[in-house]
Amino acid sequence: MKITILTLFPEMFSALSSSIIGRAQRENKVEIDVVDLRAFTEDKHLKCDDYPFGGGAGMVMMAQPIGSAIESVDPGHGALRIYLSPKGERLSQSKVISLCACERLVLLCGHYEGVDQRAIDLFIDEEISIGDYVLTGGELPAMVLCDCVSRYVDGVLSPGSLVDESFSDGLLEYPQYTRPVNYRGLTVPEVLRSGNHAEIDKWRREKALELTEARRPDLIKRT
Ligand code: 4FD
Repeated sequence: MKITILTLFPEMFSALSSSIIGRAQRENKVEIDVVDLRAFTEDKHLKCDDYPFGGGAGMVMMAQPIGSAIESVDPGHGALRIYLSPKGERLSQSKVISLCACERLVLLCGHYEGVDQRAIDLFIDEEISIGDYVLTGGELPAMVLCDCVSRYVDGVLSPGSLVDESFSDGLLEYPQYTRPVNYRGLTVPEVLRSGNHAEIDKWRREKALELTEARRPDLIKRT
């Protein structure tokens, strides 16, 4: 999986050097290239944004640096080009899985009041939102997308992690415990220490269902 990120703030993506995604990159399982849009501007003062036509607050990112950057990273149109925006289709786990079929993703991060509509019309295949809230930029959503797509690349997670997750099949996960058995008077449920795996599976399924009914009844399919 190769992901190219187009941004005015490349330094923000140092977060992806840590933890599991950092290791995935060092092991060449995932390649994440961060491209500075400012390097592509033809403006003599290196400007990449300007005032909106029609007036109003804030700045709009210019189409030219975006178009030139996208054409330089994806000349063959082999990648799926995604714009992270509050107006996009809401990201879901099933959407994440379908994105994994793409060899290459290009992620455009907007800032200010967004980007010139012509850059979207000419160069973007899909608009995706990570949820119904507004951020100062598309960088955090792009990192969210990198993270959740990378989890599905072979060898990135420990074997079984994804299986356990789909085992609970769209439900919220059951509670987990580790040592010690007693922490400040709260003890680990007996069944988890019983060694009886049929009983453990049953307990976990019940807890997952209970939790989902209480917190996310919308996830339980009505027939
Ligand atoms: N909910 C999201 C994406 C980007 C963003 C921006 C227009 C603002 C939230 C285009 C306005 C991009 C999201 C940058 N905020 N902010 O996925």
